[in-house]
Amino acid sequence: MYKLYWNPGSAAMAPQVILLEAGAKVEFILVDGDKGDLKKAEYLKLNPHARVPTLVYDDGQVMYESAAICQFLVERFPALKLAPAVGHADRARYLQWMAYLTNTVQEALMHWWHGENFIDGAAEQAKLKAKAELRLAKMWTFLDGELAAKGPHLCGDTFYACDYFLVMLVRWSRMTEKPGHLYPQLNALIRTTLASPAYAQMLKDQGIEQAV
Ligand SMILES: N[C@@H](CCC(=O)N[C@@H](CS)C(=O)NCC(=O)O)C(=O)O
Repeated sequence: MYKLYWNPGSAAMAPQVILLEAGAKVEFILVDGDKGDLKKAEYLKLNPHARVPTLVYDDGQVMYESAAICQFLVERFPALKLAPAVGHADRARYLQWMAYLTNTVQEALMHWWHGENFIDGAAEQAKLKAKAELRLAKMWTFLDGELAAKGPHLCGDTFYACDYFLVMLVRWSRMTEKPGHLYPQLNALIRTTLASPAYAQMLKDQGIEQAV
């Protein structure tokens, strides 16, 4: 039995879709930031960083960090084939993409959305946001080029969890000046992902109407 603590449109999207695809026995627990749930003592015991997602597994074991949860889940549900096994030819690129997406793209998106977590003052935050816009546009261009050259998925022919993670991050760019979905190969990957029943279910469960 798993429990996934989440809120809509957050970094819980990718772990949630994997749990749904696996048909795992799971309880999805909404942590409403607007109601202060993230900062409640009970939740901070699970995730001292007051963030979602948090996963509880095996009678009370706890982990957080979305990319790590995705990796943990795909290893627990190998039949999904959402990660190349150790020794597989795609393994290195898969690991590269998971790290790049969470360390670099997700970080730039955090600069765009939550400048206040990085620097004080409205003017400084506006500068950080402008810089994040430029960086994100370069990242989407780069990723679109990689997909054009080696796609249609990040690791080529096979769809893996890193593709779910990328599509989640592209959605976070929807309010930026150059959102990722405007890039043709990224858009094609989004279309493929949206055709997945588990992804559609996750969007429905999270109450998300704007898929991209
Ligand atoms: N590195 C963490 C970041 C998680 C994170 O920033 N979650 C956001 C939602 S996407 C959150 O919980 N924000 C609450 C807040 O900042 O108050 C991960 O990938 O799991």
